[in-house]
Amino acid sequence: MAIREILTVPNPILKEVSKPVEGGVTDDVRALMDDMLETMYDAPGIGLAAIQIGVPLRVIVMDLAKEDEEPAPRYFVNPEIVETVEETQPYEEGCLSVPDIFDEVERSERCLIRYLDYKGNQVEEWAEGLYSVCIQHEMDHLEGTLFIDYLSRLKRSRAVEKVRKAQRNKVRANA
Ligand code: K1U
Ligand code: ZN
Repeated sequence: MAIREILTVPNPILKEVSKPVEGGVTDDVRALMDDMLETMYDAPGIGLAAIQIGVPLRVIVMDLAKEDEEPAPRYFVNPEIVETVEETQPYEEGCLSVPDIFDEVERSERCLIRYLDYKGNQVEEWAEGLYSVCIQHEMDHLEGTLFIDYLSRLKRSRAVEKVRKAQRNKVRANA
């Protein structure tokens, strides 16, 4: 397992549409998910899409367990949102690819999702609460959409500039 670099805005790779995994959940796909989970825990975060480490495949990992709970990793290969409800909920979102920026996004309260799990079994289940928020956020990554794309143009450009500046300072400090 390895901790990979998480790409940040404005890296154009984050705007790519990810491709489906062909040939089922192989050991190579599982190795990718293991690296993603380790990277996500290290960040730390509650979700991660493969494109955030530069791999344009439709793969997501997530762990919504609280600090005092046992880890509960979830793995999603070729996930699809089958159905959403009309009711929406606002949530103050963050993103490891837009570090230290948080803002409110309105998303469907519940969604029915279908995906292959770590073992390659097909799962279909309703996601609600934070699970619903997080899976919709991660599914957006697979389409090259970031949560800041739902904000005003001004807020978005300020966010990108803030991240760019922080990255520049980090590079200078490590030089
Ligand atoms: O996709 C990502 O970049 C991960 C992102 C997931 C997410 C968070 C909030 C709403 C929707 C999706 C994060 O994990 S940001 C970091 C974060 O939320 C967090 C970090 C440590 C402890 C608890 C939460
Ligand atoms: Zn994100």
